[in-house]
Amino acid sequence: MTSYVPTPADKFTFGLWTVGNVGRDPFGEATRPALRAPYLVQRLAGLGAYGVNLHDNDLVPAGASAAQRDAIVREFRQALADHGLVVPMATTNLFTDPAFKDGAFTSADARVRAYALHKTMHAMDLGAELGAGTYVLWGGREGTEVDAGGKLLDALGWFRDSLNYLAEYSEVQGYGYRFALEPKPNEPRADIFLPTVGSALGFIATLDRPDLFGVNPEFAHETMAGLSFPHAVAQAIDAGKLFHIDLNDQKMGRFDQDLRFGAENPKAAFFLVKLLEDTGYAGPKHFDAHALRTEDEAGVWAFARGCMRTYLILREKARQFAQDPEIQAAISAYRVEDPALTPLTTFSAANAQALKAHTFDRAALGARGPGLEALDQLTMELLLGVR
Ligand code: GCO
Ligand code: MN
Ligand code: MN
Repeated sequence: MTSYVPTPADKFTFGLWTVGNVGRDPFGEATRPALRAPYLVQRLAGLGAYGVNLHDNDLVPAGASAAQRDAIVREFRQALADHGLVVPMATTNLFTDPAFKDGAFTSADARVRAYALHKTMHAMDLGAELGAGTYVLWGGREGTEVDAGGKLLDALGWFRDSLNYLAEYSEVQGYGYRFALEPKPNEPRADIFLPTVGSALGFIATLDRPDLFGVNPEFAHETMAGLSFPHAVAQAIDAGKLFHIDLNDQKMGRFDQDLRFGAENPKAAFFLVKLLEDTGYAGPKHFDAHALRTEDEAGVWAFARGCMRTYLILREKARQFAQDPEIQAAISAYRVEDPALTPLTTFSAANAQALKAHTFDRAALGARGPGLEALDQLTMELLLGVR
């Protein structure tokens, strides 16, 4: 019997802002006290996590002096070393400061755009100092409530120029970051630019160094848009662009809920885990979620343990799925190859002629039952624990 206890080899990570979330929401104050970063490191290591990620200001408060910054970073690095945790990913807070209220890289104010670059370069320096190899860019404020300002096309251009600039900076500094764009459809802006994984993938192709950019898809964000997270992640994998991943859960069509991984859509979570495992995704599995506002500190650690435990349970279910003879037979029956026809679907002039000349039994193609009801029921029974 598997124990479902994570180890660093499982590469589970949390943000300082996730287990450090104090339960504040637009309607109410914090419901639990803030926990210090070195303590979060110690507790996450105790639970078997691999690493911890951060925004610049999760660690170093805005306005800290250079001496204060260095002391904070020194203490944090000591905690990482003491507890064997790494910082695989770093990012910038470009959303809290009112300066960014109408966008950071896409602000209509050139001074704000320059400040966003300035802040991000400092945060990249911090991430590099902590050993981060992935740099996430979540454009929370990059969007609009009203389009009367007429900046839609300009904003995309400013965004592109900023990403090109930051990629140059990373290369010149020798940081070697891989940048991961994190799409989200809305919240905090009414409409955020590059709202889905597909939008981000399309935009990356327009950058000067597309090889340095990939995506950081988030379960909740695609779900908010009514889209399938496994489908979005599959497209990122197909494009060679799955640089990082944010796992959590979410009811469709709601505000951003950041629920514990697997809490709401366990079936989609299963197909996601299966996809990551089947394709050998080797990056960190980052839980960008937080304990419910109802919870105290014990609830925070129950939340963190639950995220990892659910992933491991679903990984075990994926193994069972691959070894289940009835399920595998149903999949084999579902997928049909035809030794005469399949070769004709590789293009050559002769194959095209032969394919055009072929007569299909349309009625038989339409009449075939693929067995998906039975296959899906087998999957459900496996997930519900009766297989
Ligand atoms: C959100 C986002 C953020 C980002 C984080 C890292 O909905 O608030 O998911 O949590 O992931 O800012 O860039
Ligand atoms: Mn999110
Ligand atoms: Mn996220």
